[in-house]
Amino acid sequence: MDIQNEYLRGLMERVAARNPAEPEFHQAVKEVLISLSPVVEARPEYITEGVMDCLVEPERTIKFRVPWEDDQGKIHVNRGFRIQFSSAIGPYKGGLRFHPSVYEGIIKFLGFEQIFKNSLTGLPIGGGKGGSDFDPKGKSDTEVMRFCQSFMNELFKYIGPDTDVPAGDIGVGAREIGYLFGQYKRLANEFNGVLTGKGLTYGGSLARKEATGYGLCYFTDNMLKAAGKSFEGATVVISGSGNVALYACEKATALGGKVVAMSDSNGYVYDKDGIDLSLMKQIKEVERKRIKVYAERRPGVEYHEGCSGVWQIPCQIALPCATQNELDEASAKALIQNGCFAVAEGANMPCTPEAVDVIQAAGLLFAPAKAANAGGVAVSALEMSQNSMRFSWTFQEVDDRLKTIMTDLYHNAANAAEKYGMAGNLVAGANIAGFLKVADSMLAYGLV
Ligand code: NDP
Ligand code: 2IT
Repeated sequence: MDIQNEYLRGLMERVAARNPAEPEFHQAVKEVLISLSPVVEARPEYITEGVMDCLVEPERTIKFRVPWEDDQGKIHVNRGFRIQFSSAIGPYKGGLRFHPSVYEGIIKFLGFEQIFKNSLTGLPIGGGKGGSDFDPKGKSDTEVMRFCQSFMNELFKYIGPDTDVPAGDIGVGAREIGYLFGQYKRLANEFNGVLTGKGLTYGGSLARKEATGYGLCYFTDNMLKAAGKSFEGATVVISGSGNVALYACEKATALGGKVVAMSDSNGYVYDKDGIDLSLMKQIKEVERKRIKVYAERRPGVEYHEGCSGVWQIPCQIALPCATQNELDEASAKALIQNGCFAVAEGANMPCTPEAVDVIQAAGLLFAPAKAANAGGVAVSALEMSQNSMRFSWTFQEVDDRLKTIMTDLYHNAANAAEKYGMAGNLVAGANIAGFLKVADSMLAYGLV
């Protein structure tokens, strides 16, 4: 699909030229500009007042050296990033990713998507993202601690509870947030809500760990029900076995689905009886081992090398929860052929544009990441609220708010799609609904 509006087509060309060799960022911007073409035609002031040009340029990019010492005394130097993309509707907010594939283009695409996602939650949070090409895999706790402390030595200058509030993402979970928060507290001499996803003993919110996966299933449940379908009795395939995947598995099962496969970057397991989640959590959350171990410990489970094969397993509902561009056109065709009726993105941009095109053309239900995985950041914003109040809500209170947020979000996206003549297209609906609040705030500020 191409961008219909001529001005936005030109803008896309400038984005590509000004951000060379950043294909993920180009991909994320193009998808949004396709959706926004009818909007700028109805409201040309978004172009003439500079909103569109400003929106694709981060407010601030911070790039820094992160030296650290391993357990053998050897020095390593990684790169750290924080892209503060938009503070139009609140403090910059978004996760930190530690993965060897991280470079500026990955952080830029994630930060850009975060603007719209955060707006869709209905809560006052801007968009940002950060991370490093550090690989926590195979590192000792003390190595991860030294890395996190060094990372925070630089990052702490640029963040704050009303300025920029990072959280976790790939490779950044409870352990990393603990080390990062401890170092921030020491450097800033303040105890505040500067990070989310904190431990429950030091300001974390109940249900934050579960929020992205649960929220994904709440959103999907709304989408399914509107089409007269449900999780009940459906076979579900989930990619990944990290934070998002584990709690998507938990909630999909609670809603009556049967999750038969999960994966990691090495391979996938097929468990025809349904995933034993407590075993999977033990292996992944506690022991930090590879998914292959799950098949070694549970009789009758198949393990296959290579992660993309997971999409060849017949299912009705597919939940990609690992990483960007993990589900391509061939995988989408396999899902369709095997009778899949819904794909909902738990990861950020997991489906390639070609995959999304064939999924939508075949009439499957499709829930885009910005909307479907917004539950994590939504509960992060609830963690910020609780920190400001110096008060904690119960698990039930947070979970109820999450459910309401995801239901409202579904209806906002569905209504926006309908209003702009694209009924049923939640990609367009989410992009438009997320954009309008940010763009109208930018118009109100004048040129800043
Ligand atoms: P985790 O680090 O907890 O888990 C990531 C999972 O994805 C692991 O199973 C990992 O396998 C797999 N994975 C990572 N990179 C690749 C790759 N290049 N190829 C194949 N598999 C890969 O991260 P999260 O669960 O937190 O994040 C998963 C996705 O969800 C990401 O796209 C993230 O941006 C998104 N997301 C996360 C939110 C959160 O609250 N955590 C909120 C919203 C979105 P392995 O262990 O082998 O690396
Ligand atoms: O992609 C995401 O929305 C996240 N990684 C969560 C961000 C957050 O600030 O909780």
